[in-house]
Parts: sequence; C-alpha cells; structure tokens
Amino acid sequence: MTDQTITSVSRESRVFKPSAEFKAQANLGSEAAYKRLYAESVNSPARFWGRQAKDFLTWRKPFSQTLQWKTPHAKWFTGGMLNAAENCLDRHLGTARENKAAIIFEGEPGDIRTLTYKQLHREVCKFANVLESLGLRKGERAAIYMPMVPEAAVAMLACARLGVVHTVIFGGFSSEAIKDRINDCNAKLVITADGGWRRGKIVELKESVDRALSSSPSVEHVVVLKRTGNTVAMQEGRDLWWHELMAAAPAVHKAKPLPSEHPLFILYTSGSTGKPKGVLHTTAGYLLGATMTTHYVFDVKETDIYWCTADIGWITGHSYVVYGPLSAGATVLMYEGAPNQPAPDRFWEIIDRHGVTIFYTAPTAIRSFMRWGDEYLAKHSLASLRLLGSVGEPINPEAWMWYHKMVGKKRCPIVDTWWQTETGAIMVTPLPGVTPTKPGSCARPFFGVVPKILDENGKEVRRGEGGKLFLTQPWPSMLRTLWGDDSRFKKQYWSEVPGLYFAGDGARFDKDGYLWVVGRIDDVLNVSGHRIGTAEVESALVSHPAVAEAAAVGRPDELKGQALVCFVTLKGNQTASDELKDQLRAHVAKEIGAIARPDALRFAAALPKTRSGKIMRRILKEIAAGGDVKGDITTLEDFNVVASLQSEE
Ligand code: 6R9
Repeated sequence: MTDQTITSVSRESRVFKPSAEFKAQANLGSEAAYKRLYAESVNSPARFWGRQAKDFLTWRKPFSQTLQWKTPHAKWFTGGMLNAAENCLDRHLGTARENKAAIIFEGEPGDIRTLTYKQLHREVCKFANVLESLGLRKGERAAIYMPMVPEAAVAMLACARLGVVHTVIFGGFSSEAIKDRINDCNAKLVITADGGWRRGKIVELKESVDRALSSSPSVEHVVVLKRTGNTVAMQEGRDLWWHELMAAAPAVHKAKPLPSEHPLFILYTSGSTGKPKGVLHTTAGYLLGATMTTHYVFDVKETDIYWCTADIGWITGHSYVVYGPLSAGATVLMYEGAPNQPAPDRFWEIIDRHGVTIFYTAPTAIRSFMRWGDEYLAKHSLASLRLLGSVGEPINPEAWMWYHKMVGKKRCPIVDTWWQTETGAIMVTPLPGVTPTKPGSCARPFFGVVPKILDENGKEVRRGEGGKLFLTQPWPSMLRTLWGDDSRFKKQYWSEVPGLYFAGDGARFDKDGYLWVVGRIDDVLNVSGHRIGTAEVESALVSHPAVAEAAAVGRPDELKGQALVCFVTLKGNQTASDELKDQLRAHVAKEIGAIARPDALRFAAALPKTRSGKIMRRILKEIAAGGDVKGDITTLEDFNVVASLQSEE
C-alpha cells in the first residue's frame, strides 16, 4: 500500500428495512436494544461477556475471571471448566429438544437420514469410546478428512468430548495438503471414509490419505467410514473400519470437563499466500462466539430448519454447521454433494423437500445460480424460507438483489456476514430484525467488535475514505495463536499497527457507519494513483447482462503504476467478441468512472478458484503479467483452468 487511500467508487444507495412481521418475532427486534447491548459490550466488556458466557454456555465449574489480556494473547473465562460436546448435545437431553432432529442429512445420491439429539449424542458417546480405546488422550491431535456426512460431525464432537484437538481437512484437498497439515500438528489419528459423492462420482478419500501417510510418521491409526462402498486398501494393524469399532463400543460416555482455554481445534486457512497457517481456537470463547451469533444473527428458533451450505472443512462449517447451531439446539440440514447434481435446482429442491427456513451460502454460489438461469427457481416454491445469509467474499450488489428477489422473494432479510477463520465467529453483520440492509455492505459490528479503518500511518481515516481494516478489542472467539508458530501469529496479525488486530482486508465506513469490505488488501489496486477495489470492478462487470463471473487484477504498468486487467466468463447464451469486449470496458467506465476502465479484458471459460470458491487473484495476476504461475497452488480447485488461461495468451 502507498499513502493513498482506497478510493471507493460504489454507487449503491438502496436500503431495505426489516419487515414489521420479522421484527416482531426476532430474537432481537429493536434498534434500542442493539444500541444498549453494543454500548455495554464495548464499555464494560468484562460485565457483558461474563453474563453472556453464563447465559449461553453450560459450565461444569464457573469461571473466576472473564478476561486476561496481554496483547496479543487473550485468556477468556479462566478458572472455568466445560465441554463443547456436552454443550452441543448433553444439555439438550431431558428437555423438549431431546427427540427433535439435530441433523437432517441428504446424500448426493438422494439417501436421507435424520438423527435426533438423543441419537446424535449416542453416536458421539460411542465414537468417543472408540477414540479412547485407540489410545487418544486429551491434547493430542486427530485429523478428519471426510465427506459432508453426519459422521464428520460425530467425529468432531467425539474429539471435543475428550479434549482431543481436531483438525478438519477439506475433502477436496490433495494428499500433499493432507500430509503438510498432519505433519504440522503431528496428528496421531486420521478419521476418513472410503469416499464421498460429488457430481455423481466417488471422491476417493481413503486413497488420498494412503498417499499422504507414506510420509506422515506421527499417524498410528486410520479409522475408515464406509460411505461409497468402493474398494479400499486396508493396511493391517493401522487401518480400522468405523462400523466395526462402533459395533463394539459402549454407548455411555461422560464428557471430560476441560479448562476454558483448552484447545478445541486447529484449522488451516486456505492459503491465498504462502504456507497454510494453523489457526488455533480454544473451547469456551470460541463456543460462546459461535452460539451467540447463531442466536442473534440467524435468529434461530426451536422450529427452524437451518441450512448452512459450507463444508465442515472450512471455518463456516465448524461454526455454523456444527458448533453454533448444535449448541443453540437447532435442526441442521446437511447436504453432501454438488448444487447442480443431478440438475441446477438441487438446492431449491432440498429447501422445499425439508422446509428449510434459514439458508446461509456464499456469493460464488449465488453467482452460479444466476448463471444457470431463473427457470430453475421457478419450479420451486421456497415458501418456507424466512432468512438468508451470505459469507466468504464481498457480495456484488447485483448478486445481492438477485438473492433478495429470486430466493428471498423480497420477504427474507439478508445477513451479509463478515468474518474470518481467525475471528471464529461473525464479526460484522446486520441483525435481521434490527438493521436496515444495503446491498453489498456487511453493515455494523456485532457485540464487542470495534472495527477501525486506518491509513498507512495508523491514523483513523474519515468516514467515506478507505483504508485497512483492524479490530481493536479482544473478543472471545478470537484465534489464540498459530499452531507451533507464535512469532508468525504476532507478525501476521499484530504488527501492522502494534497492538491492533489486522484483518488483511481493505474497507470503508459510509456516512451511516456501515462497513463496506472491499476485499483483501492485496486485491486492492492502485491505478494512476486511484485505489480501486477489485470487488467493485467485478460488481460492475457482473451487473452487465452478458457476464456470469468476473475477476479484476492489477498488472504492473510503467505509466499507471498498475493497469487493470479483467477476466470474464460469459453467461451460457453469450459469445465472446471484440465488440463485446469494448462494450464491457465501456460498461465499467460508465458504472464506476473512467479511472476504472479495464486496460485489458480477457474472456475465459472458467476462473481459477480455491476449493472454498474464492477466486485466486494471485494466479490471475501472474497470468496477467505474462509470467509463469509461481508459488503455492495446492489449494486450487481445477488445475486445467490455469493451463488453458496461459495457453490463450
Ligand atoms: C468466513 C470466511 C476470510 C476472508 C475475509 C474477507 C472475505 C468473508 C465476507 C468477506 C466481504 C463478507 N470475506 N466474508 N468479505 N464480505 N461478508 O470466509 O473465512 O475463509 O478465513 O476468509 O473472506 O476477505 O478476510 P475465511
């Protein structure tokens, strides 16, 4: 970054108020209540968080101190003992929740299974006994590499029951990535499956594990769930079948009381740069963040059918498929496969079939749905939906409006939730019964969150001006360190402005105090001295009827500093032409201003993405600059995309 500020050029000014009907039933339904709680949370954090921790969590032993803060190391709720799995399961037993569905599962081939809280508890107890019988002890690490099936949640919660630290590895990662993660945390056990279903094909998970383990000496056993029934090699003495172990396991298990700061899990972040970082979350603070946001942001009620489409391999899957909703006693829908299997309306079919009321997904998915066409929605009613959410990247106003009209039928509030693997839980978001929403803005801070936007010199910028996004107060679900690398933790997050948490994003507040996240700082361009958010250029492109998806990157330019290069995929019925290229460049200039007119525009069949769906702009930058693609590309979804982009040059 140079000393200029991020020029924000969005012209979005539409505002959508929560309906009186939604407000009246909301878990938090008044601006006055939000203001009062927010003020307390930042002015008297110890009192505020102490009360929330008592209200939202069940303790074995009460904590004696709310926060010990020695920048950048936080200890929350010290002296207290609890267990995350007990909070997600046992405390719902003996109540009206006992026999309600905890998980409704739909596999990609169409198999449906429901587990009540009582049944899920039983499975978790059995698997905790299995883990103990395999010699796993409190503090040791287990890796989970599974499809999106209920057993993945069972494995996570069984680890939590014992204080075994889990590290979930997304099922789309390669054996190379598995090996790195296992070796980084010295996992003693791997829990996997023969395979999972994806677009009608079997993803052979066990095979990838086998390849990884040839150089992962810490692993003693591999537990294998039978899901797809394909043949797998079982190594004598090392590999064990899930169903055989479970058949022999007792169904009674008492959860271990653990100190508040006991490590709950390590999650390696999708590396847009460098080697993956092992983000460490601990028990009480993380669980409080996940539970409380589920209650306030998703407005979860006893009767809701709640569906977060994230894979458990990502933080969103941890906090909003497993820990948050189960701790809050919700019914979670879990779907194994692709959104377009067998047809592009699979999600809408699922929503109608199960009566989903709350739906939480990512902008990249929304843009795919837009691309596939509105006719797929027309076949379904979607009448059960009452609340929509978005996460993962800035949502283009165009996609927001489509989501609002086509999915929410103008009836459902949209919560655009800004947060990160590192923050553990949602940090900036509208509250659905309170906050008027603006398409593309994640609105206002959640309780206890104090975002600040600072310039190069660490000075706060004026409203309307862009800068770097920092969080200035410790919060319970914050990462505690990077596994095995506390110095990287300090350097990465706490050194940009000493003592403040640097989120890595560029953002601005508008005149109403709404936050607009522009994107990662390294995704912010400087063209002829103007800072332009790649997200804004992309929004402009996507607002053109011919465009399906767009990515904007900078290319070094002698005259301008950086030139703006855009990669565009077209909607199905469109053909690429030079004329359309010119039209699109003019369109961006019209939408944003001449400063943002793309210097070059390239049509592509597909864009390179991480497996969590984030466009890998770093790769596009290298392609735009005409060089070879260097650095870590192990998180890339489809390697062919890069090859075809390079050959087109
Ligand atoms: C939860 C998650 C974190 C990064 C974050 C930011 C981007 C996430 C966003 C958003 C704008 C939102 N991001 N949510 N940007 N608006 N609502 O995605 O975690 O995978 O660690 O990514 O994603 O750039 O810094 P993670």
